[in-house]
Amino acid sequence: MSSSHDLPHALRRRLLAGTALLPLCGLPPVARAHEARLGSLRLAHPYARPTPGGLRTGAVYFKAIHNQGGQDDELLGGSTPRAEAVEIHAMRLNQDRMQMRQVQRLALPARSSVRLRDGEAGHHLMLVGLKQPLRAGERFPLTLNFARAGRVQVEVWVEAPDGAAPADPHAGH
Ligand SMILES: [Cu+2]
Repeated sequence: MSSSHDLPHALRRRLLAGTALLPLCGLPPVARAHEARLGSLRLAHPYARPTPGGLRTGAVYFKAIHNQGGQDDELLGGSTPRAEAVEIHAMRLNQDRMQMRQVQRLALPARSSVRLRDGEAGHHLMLVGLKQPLRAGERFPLTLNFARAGRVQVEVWVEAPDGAAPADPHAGH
């Protein structure tokens, strides 16, 4: 996995073009992606989609969960103050329709990556019993529980599907 893996395409293009305009405030460049690490696990870009008012469920995705270690692990679930429960859901295409069902664990084999992306068959985390709608630009904590690595808290970014990020580049400072 190259270290440029998580650079947003636009930023990568500018860097390659040698015309990168980075903030000069001494802080890291404007974050367009984020990740958390726990042991040999790398949790790349936890994100969620905004939810319409009244909807009681939301979904959390990851660009990927990478297990860079030599031993298998499993995601067993999670919790967040934003919802009553967090479930692991598996999506699959069945006769042109996406169907989802709850599973008890998500296998994270050694030296492999699992994608949990919006719009792809695969897995996501379902927030059941949302306490308030998720709004674009918000960030909220989510604690994940792994069979081997233990627990870690990540920050979930709520992003509109077009990838539109909050306009203010210094919003996070
Ligand atoms: Cu689901």
